[in-house]
Amino acid sequence: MARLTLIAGLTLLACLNVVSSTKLVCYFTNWSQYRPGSGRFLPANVDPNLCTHLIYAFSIINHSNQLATYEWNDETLYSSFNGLKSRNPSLKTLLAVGGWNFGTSQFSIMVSTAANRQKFIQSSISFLRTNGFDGLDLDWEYPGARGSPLQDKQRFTMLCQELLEAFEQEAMDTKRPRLLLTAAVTGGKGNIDNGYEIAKVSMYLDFINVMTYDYHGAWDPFTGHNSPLYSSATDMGDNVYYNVDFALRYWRDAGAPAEKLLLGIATYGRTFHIVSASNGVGAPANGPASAGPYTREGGFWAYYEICTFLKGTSTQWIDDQKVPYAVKGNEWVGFDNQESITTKVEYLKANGYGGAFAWALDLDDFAGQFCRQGDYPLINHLHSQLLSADHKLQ
Ligand SMILES: *[C@@H]1O[C@H](CO)[C@@H](O)[C@H](O)[C@H]1NC(C)=O
Ligand SMILES: CC(=O)N[C@H]1CO[C@H](CO)[C@@H](O)[C@@H]1O
Repeated sequence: MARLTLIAGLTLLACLNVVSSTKLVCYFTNWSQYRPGSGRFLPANVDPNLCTHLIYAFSIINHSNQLATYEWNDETLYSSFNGLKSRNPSLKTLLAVGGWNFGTSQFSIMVSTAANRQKFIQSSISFLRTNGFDGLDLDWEYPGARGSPLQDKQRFTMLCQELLEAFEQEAMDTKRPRLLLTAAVTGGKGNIDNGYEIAKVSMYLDFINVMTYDYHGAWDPFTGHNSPLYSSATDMGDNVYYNVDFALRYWRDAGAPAEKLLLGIATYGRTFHIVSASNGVGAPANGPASAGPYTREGGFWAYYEICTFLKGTSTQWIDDQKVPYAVKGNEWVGFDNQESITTKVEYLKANGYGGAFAWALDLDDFAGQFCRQGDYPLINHLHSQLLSADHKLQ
């Protein structure tokens, strides 16, 4: 009997040991509410059981160095967003600050003195608690680039360290679970080198969203994929860095623990207008394809807009990069589908990375109206691929 108990106990321990927890983090964007018709997206469209963490993008830093709203109705949206937790008590929500359009100048001013940083940190704690968030996601694009001076690399580390210390103090004082601290960081080698003391910031962050997309787009004179898993045999010069595998290894090899690194999955594609009979990867291009009817931005199509494009053409596969593209007439798009997501999830599990994040909820076929693959075909697929006997979502 004792022996049986012992064996049962050991078996249980062995099982506990091999189950890793995996995260699926999903971004919500404050501007998707303005898309027309079936593209309009609100917190009510979010499935509270799809992701382990939801991040609201974006809030800003105002001229008094405090965390603040951006949209006129953000507070209303915050409340319905955080209300999703009543339908899934283990769901965690974070508020992202910054984003591409917000730029760098307010970040640089905020980190420039200890007093400004404390003002921001204390305002963040009260803002997050008042609005019912469980943490803060720093989306500074990027320290040490786009007008941000080189010393912001060290100042970003100080910001992370001081935020974590303040979050720990607040948790002790209030006996509440500590606020989470995360960051969305670049997957481009040059900006990584300029922006982050990787080993240090990785100690202070709970997880790190590596933006492993936007590697190629209409700004390039040749077609290329938005988010290739691997480099292509034809990549020359810096292009050899422009893939998921390079970016994640670069972060890990510089001292970020693999289990804190999350692989970024784009639920959108990047488009090109091609200019010759050549229509594969690396074909000459001169700008974006036509704007999507819902996202209305040149160079960029939501997955649900791609599904419409795919009617009347076939999906091509880039063998060495493990991702699909499609071409029709003079329009070309590189995107992700269920097949490439399967491959990326196998890759991230094999390498011990901490999970994936999706940019963004509103760009997937969230209501299943376009692709005939059910609701959220990409993120649901990501969810089911991440889950397995030895991986639980948490
Ligand atoms: C900055 O934001 C805080 C909190 O959101 C607000 O109380 C304050 O009035 C704002 N200051 C400015 C200059 O906008
Ligand atoms: C519609 C819209 O403009 N949304 C905004 C959401 O918040 C960010 C803050 O970074 C703004 O830059 C966006 O423009």
